[in-house]
Amino acid sequence: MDIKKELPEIFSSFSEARKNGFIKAKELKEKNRPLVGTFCSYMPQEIAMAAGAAVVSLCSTSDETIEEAENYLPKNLCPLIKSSYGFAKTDKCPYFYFSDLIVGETTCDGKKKMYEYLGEFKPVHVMQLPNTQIGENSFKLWKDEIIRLKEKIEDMFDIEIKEEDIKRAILLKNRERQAIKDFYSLGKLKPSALTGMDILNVVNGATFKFNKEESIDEISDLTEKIIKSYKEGKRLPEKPRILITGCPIGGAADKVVKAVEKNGAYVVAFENCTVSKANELLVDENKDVFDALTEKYLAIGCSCMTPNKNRLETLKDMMREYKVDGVIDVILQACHTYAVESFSIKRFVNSNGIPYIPVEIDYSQSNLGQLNTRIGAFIEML
Ligand code: BJ8
Repeated sequence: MDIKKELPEIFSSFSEARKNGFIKAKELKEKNRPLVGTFCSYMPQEIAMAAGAAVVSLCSTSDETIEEAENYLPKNLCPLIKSSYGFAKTDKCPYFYFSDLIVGETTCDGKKKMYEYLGEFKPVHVMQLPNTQIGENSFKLWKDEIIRLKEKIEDMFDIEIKEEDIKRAILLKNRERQAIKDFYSLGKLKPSALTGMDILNVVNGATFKFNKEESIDEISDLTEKIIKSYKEGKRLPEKPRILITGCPIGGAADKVVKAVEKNGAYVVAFENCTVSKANELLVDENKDVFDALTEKYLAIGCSCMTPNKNRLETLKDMMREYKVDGVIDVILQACHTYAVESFSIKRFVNSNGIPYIPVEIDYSQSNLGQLNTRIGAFIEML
């Protein structure tokens, strides 16, 4: 890694990672390295990594293909699902194009039904995720599903995945998670060291870097440089501190973060799959590999789980550790589980003495004025 890289250069390497990753994905294919596409944080990436595969997120965050998708899917459906299907259908996503296998999971109804259609263009393997984290049956089901995924990948790529391969993948993925955690935990600094857009761009960009060792070095170097310049006195002005919770964001959905930062506050923490949900918990390195993976992934606090107390526990810790002044719950349009859960999140956040607003968004950029007005009014009353 080039340690002479300066901060702006490192930031732009992450914000450009998705675009630049297209070429890297093509190179992987030329070297016969399998590419596995995923749509969810529940997918145990270590299993694919143990087979030598690269893993890429196929969740689309642009409204470019939504119109086309609406020819086949209902208009009143989550934009993430419509956009992802649209990119697959129109063959406009190079990552989808280069993926050898798509791994889905039975989270929300819209996604699991969309996988049936994706199966018309690509091999799709759907993992049966339990609806609850409680009880031995759920644990057993998810463990069996992780083993079934291993067998599917072995079969498909004609390879044997040994326990030590999974162990190695666990160690590497844990190191990557820790580097990402160390980076986004910089949001705890008060006054802030960096903006919410900086945090989001780096964490999101890291998912499109296929050389994990290089990416770990780069993120750790970035974290160190920011700490150094913070110690030298480079800080952002004090402003209200916002935590974003809810559905995954990124791409077009960045508009919420931009609206916060345009209207006099900083996003300091993200309790969502784009940032903390996927990275906060590491895999136990001392247990049986399948038990450890089951434990880590099943604990993700997604609203598709009932009850979903892990989300509340993470929120409570994050509100305290990041010294948050307000919480914004981002709900993608027609995402029923996050929308219904919003009432209990409001109650919980308010009971901790912190103001809360839910914001329902799609991927269009046409209603920015309204979004700015709402978020501006919320920030003003903090
Ligand atoms: S673990 S948050 S990545 S399911 S697609 S549920 S927004 S209606 S993305 Fe998710 Fe996995 Fe949970 Fe995370 Fe709602 Fe849209 Fe469904 Fe969505």
